[in-house]
Amino acid sequence: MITCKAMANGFEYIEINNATATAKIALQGAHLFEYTRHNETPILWVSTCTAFENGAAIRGGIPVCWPWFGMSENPDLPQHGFARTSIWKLMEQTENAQASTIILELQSTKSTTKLWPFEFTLRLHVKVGTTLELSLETLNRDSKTMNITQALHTYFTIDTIQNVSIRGLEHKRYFNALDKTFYTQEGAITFDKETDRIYQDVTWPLKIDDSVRTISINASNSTSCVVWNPWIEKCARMSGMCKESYQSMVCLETTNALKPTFPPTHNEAGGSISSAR
Ligand code: TA6
Repeated sequence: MITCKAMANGFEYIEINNATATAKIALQGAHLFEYTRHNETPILWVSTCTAFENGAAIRGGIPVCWPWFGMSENPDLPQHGFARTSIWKLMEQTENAQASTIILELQSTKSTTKLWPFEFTLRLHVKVGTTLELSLETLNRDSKTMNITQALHTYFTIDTIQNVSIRGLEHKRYFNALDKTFYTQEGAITFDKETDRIYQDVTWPLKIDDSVRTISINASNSTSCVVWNPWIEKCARMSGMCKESYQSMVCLETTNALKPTFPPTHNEAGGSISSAR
C-alpha cells in the first residue's frame, strides 16, 4: 500500500507498506527516511534527535545531494546542494506482489535558477521490496553543459561502530577530507576516529560487516563512494545528531563526488542496497 501522510506539524511524506517491508519518503528532498524489512532491524539509520520540518534536511536516511556534493564554490550556498530541502512531487506509483515503486520529481524553478542557473528535471525512482533500489535521474533541459556532483548520502544502522568493517575498497585510492590528502586503502575499513573519505574508481558491491549482519551495497554509474563517521567531537557539534549517535550509524554513500561532467542529455546514477545475514 502507498499512502500520502502528514505529521502533526504538516510535514508530508509517503508511506509504503507491502508484503516485505515498510518505507517512508518525505516530499522534502524525496528523502527516504525509513526502510525496514518486516521483523528485522531497520536498515536505514535516522537520528532520534532530528527534526522533521521543511527547510532542514532530516539527519539520517538517504539525503539526495545534488547538484553538488559537499560545499559549492560559493560558500553562501547550502552544503550538499538544494535538492534535499526542496519540495518534490510524487509523479508515479505502482505495486506488484514483489515490490512497490514510486517516482518523485523536482523541476527547476525561478528560485532554483537563482541558486544554480540551469533548467533541469530531477527524478528519484524508489523500489521497495526485499531490497531497496534507488535511481537518481538528471535531465539537463538547458542549452548549456552542466557540471554536477551528486550523492545518495545513505546512513546505515549498525550495532556498534567499533565492530564494523567495510569490505570491497581494498587498494582503492581515496581523498581524506580531514587532511585533504590522497591515500591508498590497506585492508578493510574499520573505525576508531572521525572518518571522512571519498574513494575513487569503486568496484561494487561493497559490504558493511556488522557483528549482527552484513549489508550489501551495489551501484551503477557511480564512480566514487564516501565513507563517513563523525566520531565523538564532530557528532557532538552537528545539528540533528544526539551525543551518542556516532556509535550506531555509518554512512556509505554512492556518489559521483569528484569529477563533475554533464552534457545536455541525460544521466542516471543509481544503486541498490540489500541486507544479508
Ligand atoms: O558525506 C560526508 C559529509 O560531507 C561530512 O563531511 C559531513 O558534513 C556529512 O557529509 C553531513 O553533512 P550535512 O550537510 O548533512 O551535515
